[in-house]
Amino acid sequence: MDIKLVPTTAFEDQKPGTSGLRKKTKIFMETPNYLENFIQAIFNTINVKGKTLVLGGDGRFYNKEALQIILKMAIANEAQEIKIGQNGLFSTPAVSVEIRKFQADGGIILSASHNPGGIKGDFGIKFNTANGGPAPESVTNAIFEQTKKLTFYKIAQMSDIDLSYEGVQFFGDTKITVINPVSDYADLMEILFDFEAIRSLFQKGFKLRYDALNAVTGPYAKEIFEERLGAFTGTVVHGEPKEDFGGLHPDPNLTYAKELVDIMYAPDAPDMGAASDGDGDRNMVLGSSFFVNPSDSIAILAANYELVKGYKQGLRGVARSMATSRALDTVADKKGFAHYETPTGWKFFGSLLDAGKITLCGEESFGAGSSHIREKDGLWSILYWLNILAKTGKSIEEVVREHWRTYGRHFYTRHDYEGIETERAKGLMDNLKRRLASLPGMQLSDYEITWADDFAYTDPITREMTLDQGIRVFLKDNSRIIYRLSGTGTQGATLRVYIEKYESDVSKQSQDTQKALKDLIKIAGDIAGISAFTGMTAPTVIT
Ligand code: G16
Repeated sequence: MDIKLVPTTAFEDQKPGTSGLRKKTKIFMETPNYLENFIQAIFNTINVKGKTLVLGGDGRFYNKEALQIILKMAIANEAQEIKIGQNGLFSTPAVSVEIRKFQADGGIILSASHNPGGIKGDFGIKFNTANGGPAPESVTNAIFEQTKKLTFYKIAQMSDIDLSYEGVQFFGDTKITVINPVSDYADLMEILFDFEAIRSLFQKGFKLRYDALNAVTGPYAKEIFEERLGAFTGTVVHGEPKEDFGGLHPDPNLTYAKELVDIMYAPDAPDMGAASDGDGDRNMVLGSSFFVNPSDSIAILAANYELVKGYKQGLRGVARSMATSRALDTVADKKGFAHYETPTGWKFFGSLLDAGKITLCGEESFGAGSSHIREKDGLWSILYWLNILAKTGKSIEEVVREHWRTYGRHFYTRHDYEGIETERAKGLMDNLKRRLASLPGMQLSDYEITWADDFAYTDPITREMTLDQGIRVFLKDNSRIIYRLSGTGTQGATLRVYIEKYESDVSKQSQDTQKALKDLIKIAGDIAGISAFTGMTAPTVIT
């Protein structure tokens, strides 16, 4: 095997964000050694010689080329085995399944998740550790340190490896195993959920429309919904993974999954609409003319655990990210589970899951998951919902409204201001931080600020500390306003403002969310001076 040591110069900007290293696709393609340096930094950090890794991506533009480079570098660095999905495809949750099943040492996922793909879009690299989950900050910081001192990388000089058929190939001491990316994942879903009950729901004529947004989940969804559960052919739309997602935005929210939303709000809507993002870890669930807020969704999944085969023995505890509404806490308190609050980022759930402290966890950013793997899981969430519907015979709207009646409703919205000049966004956050001590006592129309802080987190298991995770403002009626900058964008900055208000009065629970939160939305803008700092008069995305 001809191994080449290629001299390189370190980059300053390879610090992983909320979820791996995400940049414009062109940066990875056109900056010499940019991809190679980051991969070598991962390999150096984990000492990859003799190790087994799972590898795959969501099929977006530049995946194929990047996978070949990574394979050749793994061979040059003497990895023992790389398990790769056929044609290089793997959803993020499926990578987690395989790492755990094969007790691999980790995995690399090529995806920028919900960010657009294509040559003008985004590309990303995520590293997962042996538990199957995103690398914790101690590991990503170590990778970052490596990126700053690299002087060479190693790559095998060879032709591309054929990834189109399942099987084993050897190159030097490294075994490359091409595996079916769908079957292990689908088998696990069958263990967790009551497929019999869901199958009979479909037999009774229940209509699901699942939009894979031309991203990675199409083959998984076809196998699970249409093949194993007997949903009618055509349940899965936009089911072929495409390099540019066929021009669709792979973010399953009310703004970007527009076609699905329009269909679900039309008079002859199916019973359930659902979608996942580019790499399959997010989910959006809709009933006919009814949107399920992701914060409510995770609370409802937790409240109904007794109906689901894989969870009916009980939940050890639950967790949510700080910005997620406290609907989940209300369920946990009533049912007697422990509940935890973490910073934004799935990586923060890993230690709690590993220590057996929690069974379910979720985030406002369309993510929910459980101890079955160490990633959030889009199709898992949708199957959990189908399982609840099959067992209760209720519609999505009925399940949600009943939940609000029992636990109260946490009105919740997120306003995103995208593409802000980075300095302006930083200025807004710095200004808030400077004024933190003076905020309590401030009266804003009917609301009084009682407490404000900059959220810091100490992991209860590892004791790792994470600072600077968002500004929280609490009001006298226990409403909350949170401000933070996104850690997943690739252009300028995105300010996220999260607003939450609890309503126990059933007669007031049917209001429109934006109307119910109107005063708080105005107050949120006033406290932070959003329009003065950003020059924007309205958010670009409202969830
Ligand atoms: C990632 C993380 C999530 C996080 C989300 C949004 O999701 O895994 O934990 O909530 O980003 O992060 P931010 O608000 O910093 O943009 P994904 O689906 O992009 O991998």
